[in-house]
Amino acid sequence: MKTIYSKNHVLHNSLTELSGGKLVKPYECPERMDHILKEISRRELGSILAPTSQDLNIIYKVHDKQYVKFLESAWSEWTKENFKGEAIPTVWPSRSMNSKNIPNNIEGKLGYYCLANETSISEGTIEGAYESIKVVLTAADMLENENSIFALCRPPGHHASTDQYGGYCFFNNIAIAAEKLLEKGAKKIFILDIDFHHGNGTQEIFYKRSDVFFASIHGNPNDAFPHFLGYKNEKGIHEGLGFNLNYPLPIGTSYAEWTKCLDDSINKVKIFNPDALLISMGVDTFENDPISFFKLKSDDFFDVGRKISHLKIPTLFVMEGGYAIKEIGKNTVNILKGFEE
Ligand code: Q9C
Ligand code: ZN
Repeated sequence: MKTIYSKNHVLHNSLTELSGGKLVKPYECPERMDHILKEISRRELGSILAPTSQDLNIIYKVHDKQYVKFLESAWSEWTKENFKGEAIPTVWPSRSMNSKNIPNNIEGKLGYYCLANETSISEGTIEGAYESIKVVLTAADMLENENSIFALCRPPGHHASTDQYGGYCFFNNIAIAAEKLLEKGAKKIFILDIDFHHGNGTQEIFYKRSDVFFASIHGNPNDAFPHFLGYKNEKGIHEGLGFNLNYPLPIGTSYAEWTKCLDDSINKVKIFNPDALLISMGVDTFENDPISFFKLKSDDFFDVGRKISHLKIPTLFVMEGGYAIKEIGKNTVNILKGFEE
């Protein structure tokens, strides 16, 4: 399987994440990519290719124009205020306020466009986020000639909604890839999200639509980030009713329990019969992930890939989360190798 990867992801390299009331080094860090790349080479998964030049206007099929403009100017607006740290919002349009008004001031705008403030914006963040889109678009292009492809995206994307960033995500890479495939003639896309966290952004983007089916297996939002979306009763609306499916699972879930949901979602893929299958692939379901609570073991990831491969549908794997840095390479490549066997 070929991997698409941009070394320029390092342009996004924030130094801080607000975690447990402290500013710590972000869990979502550039070194994650080094470990994955090393394991791809060591186990000879296939060639690693740089993204080609891409028309980025397709992002406006997914994201709001004003939101993109905000991301592009956020860092310079922040530094103009003479703030010494990275850009982190401190105020939100909460229920008791007016949530429709977009303030002019950068602190107000951060609150408007941010959904979770562990994700600091710093110099180069937007440039890094654009690299991730180029990677996923290049991979989507290549799916024409390959039956599977790995978009090694960083930063990740599935928490980014039409007009909000957070959860380490700025642009919704997998949603943009789905739009690209539809533009190229696909009629139906299935997005299966196996990251530990609910893909709230992807769900929101396609919630009213029946051409993109979204299914997600994740930590119950009562206990896990993003807390405010990802419940069982969210099934889509209007045209999209019946095309959104959530599998929230409890603390301590083992592979035996988790994989029942995978089997069920695979059945849904068969029934939907899409032209392409897009996997939001996080390996933060791993037992030793520092911010998650499932109990999948490294060997289980082979089985995940194997089960997905039995569908025999063109499959685009898109990297999302995974924060057990030492094992992230092994766990990621185990899914891809399991698929290839
Ligand atoms: N106490 C992705 O995996 N913070 N994003 C969680 C836990 C945010 C994860 C806090 C986690 C975002 C792409
Ligand atoms: Zn995650």
